[in-house]
Amino acid sequence: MTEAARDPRTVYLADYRPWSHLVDRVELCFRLAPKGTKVAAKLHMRPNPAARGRHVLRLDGEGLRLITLKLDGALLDLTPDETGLTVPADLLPECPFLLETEVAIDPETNTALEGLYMSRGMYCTQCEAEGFRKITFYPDRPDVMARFHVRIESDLPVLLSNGNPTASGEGWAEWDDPWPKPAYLFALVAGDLVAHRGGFTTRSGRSVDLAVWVRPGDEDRCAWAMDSLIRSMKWDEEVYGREYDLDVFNIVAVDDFNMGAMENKGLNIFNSKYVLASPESATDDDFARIEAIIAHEYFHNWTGNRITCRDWFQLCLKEGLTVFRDQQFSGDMRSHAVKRIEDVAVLRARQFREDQGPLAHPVRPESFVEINNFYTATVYEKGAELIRMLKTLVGDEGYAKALNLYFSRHDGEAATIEDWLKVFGDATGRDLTQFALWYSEAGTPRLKVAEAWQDGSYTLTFTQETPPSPGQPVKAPKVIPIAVGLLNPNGDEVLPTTVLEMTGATQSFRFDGLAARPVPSILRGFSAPVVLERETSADERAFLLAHDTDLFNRCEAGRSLAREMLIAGLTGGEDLLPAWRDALARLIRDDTLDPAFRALALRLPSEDDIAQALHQRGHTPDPAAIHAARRAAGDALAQALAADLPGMIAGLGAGRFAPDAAGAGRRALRNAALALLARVDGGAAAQSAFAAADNMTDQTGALAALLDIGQGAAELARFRDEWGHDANVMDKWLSLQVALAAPDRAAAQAETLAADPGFDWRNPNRFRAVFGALSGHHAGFHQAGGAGYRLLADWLLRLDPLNPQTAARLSTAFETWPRYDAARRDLIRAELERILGQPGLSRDLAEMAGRMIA
Ligand code: 0A1
Ligand code: ZN
Repeated sequence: MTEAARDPRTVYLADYRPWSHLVDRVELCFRLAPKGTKVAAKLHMRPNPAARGRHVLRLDGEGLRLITLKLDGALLDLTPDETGLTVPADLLPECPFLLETEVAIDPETNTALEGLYMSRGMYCTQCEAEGFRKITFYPDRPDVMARFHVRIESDLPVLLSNGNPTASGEGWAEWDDPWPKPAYLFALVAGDLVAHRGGFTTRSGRSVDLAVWVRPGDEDRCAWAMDSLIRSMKWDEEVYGREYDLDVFNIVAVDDFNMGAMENKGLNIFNSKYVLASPESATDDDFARIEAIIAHEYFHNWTGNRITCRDWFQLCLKEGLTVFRDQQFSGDMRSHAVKRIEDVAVLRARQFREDQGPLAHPVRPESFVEINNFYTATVYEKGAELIRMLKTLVGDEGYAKALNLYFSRHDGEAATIEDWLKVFGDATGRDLTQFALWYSEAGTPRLKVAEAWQDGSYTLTFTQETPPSPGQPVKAPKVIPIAVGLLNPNGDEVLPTTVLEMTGATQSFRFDGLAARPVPSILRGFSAPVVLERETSADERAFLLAHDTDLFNRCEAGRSLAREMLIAGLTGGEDLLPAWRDALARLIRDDTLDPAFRALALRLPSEDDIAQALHQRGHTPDPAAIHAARRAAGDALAQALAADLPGMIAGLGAGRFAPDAAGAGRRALRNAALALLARVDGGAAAQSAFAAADNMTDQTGALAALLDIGQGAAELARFRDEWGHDANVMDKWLSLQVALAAPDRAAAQAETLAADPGFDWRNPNRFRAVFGALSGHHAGFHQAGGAGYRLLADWLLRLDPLNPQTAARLSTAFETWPRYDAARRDLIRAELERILGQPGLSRDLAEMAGRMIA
C-alpha cells in the first residue's frame, strides 16, 4: 500500500509497534457521581526495553476533564488534545516513575454505553474495545498489561470491581486484581443490587464464592445462570484442564448493554436478557443461549484474559477459540448433532452473508477505522470454524497437546495468530503455512464435486474456488478437511466418516473395492466453512434424508431438498414439491427420531437463505416471490400432514417444564406442528395452546402460530397484560409482531410500535426488538418502494448520535444490496448516501455505510 492511499483514520496491522512503556501497577480511585465522577489514577511505569530509545509518553483519553497531572509528585502543566495526552520525552525519567492524574467524567450523560455509564440508577462499565480511555488517561491497548487496585467511593450498597475484595467500609470498597490485565478487561459496578449466591471448589481445592447480581425483584430468575456457571467451571477443568484463579466470581445483569455480555476479569457484565430466566418468562432458546453465553464469558478467563490479544487485529485469537469452546460445551451439555445443525444455520445466515457482500473481511483483518465494527460473524463464527478445522486436521490428541502448549507458553502474554499457529506446528509437527490463508483471506470457498464410477472404483473430484472480496481479487487454494462417508444403495454405510485433506485447486480421491456405486455423504458435520455445490437428484437427497448415519448431513439433505425445490419453483425448474413434501412427511412421522432433530428438519430455509442461494447461482432474487413460494411450501406440507398433526401435538404435550434438551426438543417439534396445523385449522389449536401454556416457549410458540396466519389480536393483548412490566419479555411481543407481519405491513408495524410513547428506543434491546426484526423480515424489509429501507435509515440516524455502536451494527441490514434488482439497489444506495451525508455522523456508522457503498 502506498502512503498516499492511506486514510489517516485507518489503523493498520502492519503498523504495530510495542508501547513505549510498561505499566507495572495501576491504582484507581473512583468518587462516583452522576455528573462529575472523579477518577484518580496512579500509574507506576517504566520505559519498555522492547521499544528501545527515548519516547514520548502518549496516553489515550476521550471526553475527560483533566483536573491534575503529576509526574513523580511534581505538577505538570500539559493540555490534552481530543484523543489523549502527550508527555514529552525530555520530561520522562529513564527509570521507574509515577504518573498521577485526576479527571472528571459524567456517567449520567453517557448514552453510548461505553466507558462508565448509568443504567437505571446503577453505575457500570464497558471497556472493550477502547472504552477505558473514556474513564481515565491510559495506554488503552491490549498489549499493555498491568495489575489493578481499585477503590470505589459511593453511597450505593454494592460496589464491585475486578479481582478479590480486600477491604470495605461505609461508603467505600477496595478490590485488588493480582493478575496483570489489559485495560479493556477493567470493570466497575455500583448499585442497589441483590445477589443470588453459589460456590465452587476447584480441583486443587480453592473455594470460590460465586454471585449473580441483579436488581431487587429479579433474584428468583438467576438459578439457571448460576447453574450454567458452575457447569462451565467444571467443564473447563475436565476438558481443558483450566482452573479458576480468584476467590470470587461475580456476574452482574445490566438492562442497557450494547452486546451480549463481557468477560471482565472476575466481574462479568451481562445484558440482563442473557441472565434472567424462569420457565414462565424465558423460552427454551433463551435457556440455551444463557447457558452458552455464561460459558463463553467464563471460558474467556483463560482464552482472552490469562492469554489476551497483542492488538485488536488478533481479536479472533480470543473470540474464535472461545466461541469454539462454548460450542463444544453446549454440545456436551445437550446434543452434538442438534447443536452443530443450529450453529451452521447461524454461520450461513450471518457469516456467509457477510462474506459474500461489501463488508467481507478476513478472520484477521489488516485494517480498521473503528474496531467496534469488527465484532463480526466472521471474527467470531468463522473464527470458531477455523479452530474446528485445525482440530479435525491434527486430531483430538494433537489438539489437546497444542492447547496445553498454548496455555503454558503464553500464559500472562498478549499473543498473536502467528503464536497460535506456531503452537500447533510445534506440538504436532504440521506445517500450517497454507492453513494460515484461512486467517488472511476473506470469502467463502465454493467446493464443486464431480463423481466417477468404474469397475468397483469410485472417484470424487473436488474443485475449490473462492470468489473475490473487497481488496482481495485473487484467492489461493486453501487446505480443506472434507469429511465423507459412503452408503450402499440399500442404505448401509460402506465407508464410515473419513477426512479427506484437500490442498490443491482440484483434487481427486479414489475409493476401491466397492460392490455397487455408492451414494456419497459429503462434508459430514460441516467439516469446513464452504459452499458445497453438487448437482444431485431429489431422489438421492431424499435417500440421504432417510439413511445418512451422520445426523448433520441427514438434516442437510432435507434442507438442500427444500432449497432446490424452492429455487426450482422460482426459476421455472422441475416441480420438486411433491418429492420434498413426501420425504419430509415420512421423516416427521418417524417416532424413533429425536424430536429436536425432526423440528430442525422441518424448518424451511429462510427467505434470506433462498435469496443468497439464488444470487450465488446468478439469479436476481424477488423477495415477494420468495415469500410466496416459501409459504406455499409450508401450506402444502401442512395439508399433507393435516391428519397427523393433532395426534402429534397431543403426544408431545405437557409434563413439567425443565430446561433440558429433551424437553426443549419435544416443545420445538410440538410448536412446529402447531404452526403447521394453524395453516389448516384456522388457528383453533393454537388458541387453545396459548390459553393452556404454562411456560414462555409454549406461550410464544402459540402466539407465533397465530400471528403467522394473521390472527392473534386477543392473545397479543393478553400477553401485554401479563408481561407489560417486564421489558425483556415484551421484546418478544414487539419482535413477533414485526417478524410475522405480512410483508406489506412489516414497516408500518415497526413504525407503529416504535411510535408508542412507552417505547424506549434508547435501550439497545428495545431498538433491536423492533428494527432487528424489521431487517430480519426479508420480504418486509425489501418491500418494493423502499418503505423498510427508509424507516430503518431514519431510525439509525436518530440512534447514531446517542449510541453509534448499536446504530452501526444494525446498519448491516443493508449489506446484501448487491443481490437485488436495480430499483432496490438504487433505493438502498440512496439511503446509504443519506446516512453518509448526515452532519456529525459517527465514525462507526460512517465506516459501515462507506464500506457498504464503496
Ligand atoms: N468480548 C465480548 C463481547 C463484547 C465486545 C465488545 C463490547 O463492546 C464493544 C462488548 C462485549 C464477548 O465476546 O463476549
Ligand atoms: Zn467473546
